[in-house]
Amino acid sequence: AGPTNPQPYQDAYSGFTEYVLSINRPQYPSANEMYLKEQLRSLIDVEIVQRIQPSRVIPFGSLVNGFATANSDLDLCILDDSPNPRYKIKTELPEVLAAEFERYGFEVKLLTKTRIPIIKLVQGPTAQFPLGLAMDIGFENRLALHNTRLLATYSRIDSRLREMVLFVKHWAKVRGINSSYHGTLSSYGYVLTILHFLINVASPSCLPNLQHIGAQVPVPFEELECEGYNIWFFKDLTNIPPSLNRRSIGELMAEYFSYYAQFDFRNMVISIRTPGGLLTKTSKGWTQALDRVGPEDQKVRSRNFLCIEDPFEITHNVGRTVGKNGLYDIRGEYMRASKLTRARDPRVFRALCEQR
Ligand code: 3AT
Ligand code: MG
Repeated sequence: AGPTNPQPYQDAYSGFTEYVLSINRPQYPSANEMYLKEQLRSLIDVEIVQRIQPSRVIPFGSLVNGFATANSDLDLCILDDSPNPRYKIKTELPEVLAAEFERYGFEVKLLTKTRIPIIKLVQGPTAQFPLGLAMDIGFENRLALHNTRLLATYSRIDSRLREMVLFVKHWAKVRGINSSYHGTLSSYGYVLTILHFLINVASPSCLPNLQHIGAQVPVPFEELECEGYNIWFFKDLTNIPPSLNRRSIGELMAEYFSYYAQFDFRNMVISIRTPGGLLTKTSKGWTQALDRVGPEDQKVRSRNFLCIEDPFEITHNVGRTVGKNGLYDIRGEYMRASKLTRARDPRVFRALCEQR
């Protein structure tokens, strides 16, 4: 008789795949954590915001796009549609709400020099959230709702994307290269690097370019524009065939690291909307540090060392916070990761996520 128990799919990277999943598994948020975060969202929405000024309070970011990890922050966006608001949404309301959140015992920081006003709330450790909880509340950040939806759609097409995102987020955090406040890259930026890899570099590709497939025929009532930017993308998942790329998560991760270890950050811009996925910095005019005046007259500085074009807000460099040292560190970490994963030896690649 032939073999009755065929081995599960194995490749030279099965040990590395195991390692990636073993890092990811403890980070999946529990149902309980999701429930508690929803409770908190509801408290902020119903008890606080609605009492001050009727508005829509919409979650976005990792909690909605499927890339949440245990203890990831809660991103909320406040939208005001009323014709005669009591407080101006981008100036007065953030101040009034910040004061109100303080009364509720949150630690509050109001950022007004950012592109959009943001309230950062921090709750110290509690029985429910032993590591504390961070929340970002943005005002009129409509484009973020759309890019969240784009990411959520990609994550529904291929489950390998989520595993890669969770791993890269963890790796970038422990290696100290995941903080836009300290001159490196936000989680969102890393997600875009992975999307570019899966759409344009992996061969055959793991994901289609959702901003380019289909006849671009909008379904009725579909929004096509937001704040002057084209936000159309293909949403009919039933018409997307499964990818022909059957590589394991481990092999894709190893290819991802080696691609970015050699990436030409000096000249190129990652652009997931563009066929091919790359543009030159010259073609975008992103060759030097640029200051522009933001919507509330604040100065927004783009340093343009590391360039990732936002999929919708194409004038925005998602990597604009990355400084010279930040890029040096990021590139160094990609090179280190690429070297460690090429060893294919568990004793070697376990060093990948050692705290720096
Ligand atoms: P975490 O789990 O919080 O690490 P996340 O996916 O929630 O990951 P962020 O908190 O960095 O990612 O960002 C939440 C959303 O905010 C994602 C995107 O809609 C928006 N966003 C974040 N950073 C940028 C940026 N540099 N440019 C444009 N939008 C951004
Ligand atoms: Mg977040």
